[in-house]
Order: sequence, then C-alpha cells, then structure tokens
Amino acid sequence: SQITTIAIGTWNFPDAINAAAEVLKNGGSALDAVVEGCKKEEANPKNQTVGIGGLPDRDGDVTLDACVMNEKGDYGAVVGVKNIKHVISLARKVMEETPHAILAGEGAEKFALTNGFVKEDLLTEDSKKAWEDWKVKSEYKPIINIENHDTIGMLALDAEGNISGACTTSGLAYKMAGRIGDSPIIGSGLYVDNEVGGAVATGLGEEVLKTVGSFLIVELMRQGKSPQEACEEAIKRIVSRPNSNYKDFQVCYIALNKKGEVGSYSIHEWFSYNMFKNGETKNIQSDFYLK
Ligand code: SD4
Repeated sequence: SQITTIAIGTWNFPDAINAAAEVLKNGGSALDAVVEGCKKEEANPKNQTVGIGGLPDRDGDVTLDACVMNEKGDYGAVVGVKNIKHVISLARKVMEETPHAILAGEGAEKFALTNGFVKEDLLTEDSKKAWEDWKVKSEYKPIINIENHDTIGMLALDAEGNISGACTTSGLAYKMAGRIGDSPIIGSGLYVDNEVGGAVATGLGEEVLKTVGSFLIVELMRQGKSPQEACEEAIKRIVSRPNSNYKDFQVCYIALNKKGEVGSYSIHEWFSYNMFKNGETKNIQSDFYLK
C-alpha cells in the first residue's frame, strides 16, 4: 500500500512546512524534509527564536541549539553555538560525519568553519534593540507565548515509511550565558524511534528536560497510546510536579506515529502547528490543559 507522506512543525511557519512538503513530494527522505524546513526559519531574521535574528542571552550573544534524529536512531546535536546560522545542518554533520553525538560552543563553531559554514553576525538590529530595552530593567521573566515562542521542531514520515525529526532554536531570550535548553537534547526536545514514532517540544525547556518529555511520549506510544494521549500525559507529568508553577509558563508537544497519526497538547492556549498531509498544508490549533 502507498504511504501517505506527512510533515508537522511547531507553530505557524508556512515557509518551513512548504519546504518540508516539497522534499516529500519529490520523493525525498524524512530527514531532508525536516532539515530543509528548519533551515527556512534559521534564515528568517524576523523569527526571534531561531537562527539569525534570534534574541541574545543576557550578555548580548546569540547562541543556538539544534539537533536531528534519523530513522536509524542516529542523533547529532550542537549546543551554545555562536556565529553560525544553519545549526541544524551542523547538527546533521555531527551525526553523519563525526564519531560524536554533541559538540558544544567553540568546538562546534570550529567544526562548522572547517566544513565550509559561513561565519555571520547573528544579532540583528531589531534583536539588539530588544535586548537593550530589556537591559534597562533586566527582569528575567519568561512570558508565555510572547517572549519564548517560535522554536521550530519538525517531524516527517516519508514514502519509505521512515520517520526523522529536527529541532532548532536560539533558546530562551536573555538566558544566562551558557544556558542550554531542551531543544538539542535527545529525549527532551526531540526523540524519534522509527519502530514507533517521534515527538518534539517547544516552550520552557527546563520543564521539558526535567521530565524527558519527547522520550516519554515515544515510549507511551510504544505502549499503545495514540500521539494525542501521549502528548497529554507528558503535559500532565509537568503540571503535576510538586510545586509546579505551570500557570506561569508554556510547554507544547507535537507527535507523530508510524501509522501517520498526529497529536499535540500544550499547557496554555494559543499553541498551533502546521501539518502537510495528503498534499495539503494546514495550521491546526492545539488542545490544551488550562481551560
Ligand atoms: C528552550 N524550548 O530553549 C526552547 C525554547 C522554545 O519556543 O521552545 N521557544 O527552552
């Protein structure tokens, strides 16, 4: 039977989902689809949570986190990288061309430069201005879906029936220097098991890390839960942690299984994701916990 190719991506980035769709329509792999999709947002200076134009840390440095997983369960990531826009491609290179899984900071940048990646100033005028405004009060208070949204995480199912995923971000705006989020960490921001499915997260990374959210979702799907049920359970783990102040932060998950079923769930309202399926692309408003 013919496999329906699918791509999903966090939030509403038409260019990203269209790029992933293009790859799948041309018979390309799920890995190529998610990487091409993520690259669109990395190159978009208007997206202040990914790639060029990302909001900097407290010291004014833009540092990027990204990872990929393929259908073989291979994983590659880069964390805290400066001056390189396409960290998703760099993460893929770590996966495919090194004996390692994660490269950090200067080492990752050095690896990029020796492999032909371009060194660029990632701090745009708009993001610099936002940081200067923030510095006046220097109040560190992540605001739900305002300051922190727009990380892109993507999952795809290709014509061969293989699933891959990718996630790329500049992390939380005005984070402490050296802070690494969930997005590049296997099992937290992203997890793929080609026998079962994949999951990807966006929102307050610390909470995703503490509950190993994406791995949890994939394991729940392995046990028979639908992607929707698994995403809901992973959000419930976060909100039911002792003394959880979940009313003050957002976490969102999307998931895809081998059958091509999709699910999503968030703590707060206003999360949406894009889906390409049966040749069509649409934006889907996610169900959420806090009603
Ligand atoms: C992080 N999860 O670094 C990322 C932020 C994010 O949309 O998803 N923003 O914690």
